[in-house]
Amino acid sequence: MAIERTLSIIKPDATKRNLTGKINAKFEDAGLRIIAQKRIQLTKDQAGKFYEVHAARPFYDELCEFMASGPVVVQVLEGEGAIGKNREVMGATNPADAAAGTIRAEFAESVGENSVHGSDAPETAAEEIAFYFSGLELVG
Ligand code: DAT
Ligand code: MG
Repeated sequence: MAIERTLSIIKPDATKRNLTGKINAKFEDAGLRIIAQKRIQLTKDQAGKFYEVHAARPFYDELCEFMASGPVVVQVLEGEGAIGKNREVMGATNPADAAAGTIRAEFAESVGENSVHGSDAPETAAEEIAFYFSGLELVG
């Protein structure tokens, strides 16, 4: 399996509850390296652009509102098979379906306020990393 990079976001429900360190420990314990990280506040328009792929879904407005409701920590994770590995560490979208020990099983509040985002494929990972970071900010 090749070394990959993936875009991760610690969402407002988690930053609000001071969970950044606990979530980062899950990534590092799984062998993922945090090679870039910053805490930012998105506007609803910026959140809407990031989640444009979901624009037709019924929860889109609620999702954009939520992502702009407080600070987020955007980060790039690097490691062997990082895209799939991060999805495993995150757990299923709905915390009720997430495996024990995953971030969403332990920390998520609901299917909407589910603590973390992770890219789902190499193409989206590259696009999503470029949305938040310049090449100069990625120190592997
Ligand atoms: P994931 O974040 O696991 O990749 P997704 O890409 O299908 O899941 O959806 C993006 C986000 O949209 C998800 O993290 C939370 C929100 N969302 C998804 N399904 C939802 C639903 N049924 N109700 C409310 N929010 C939802
Ligand atoms: Mg997704």
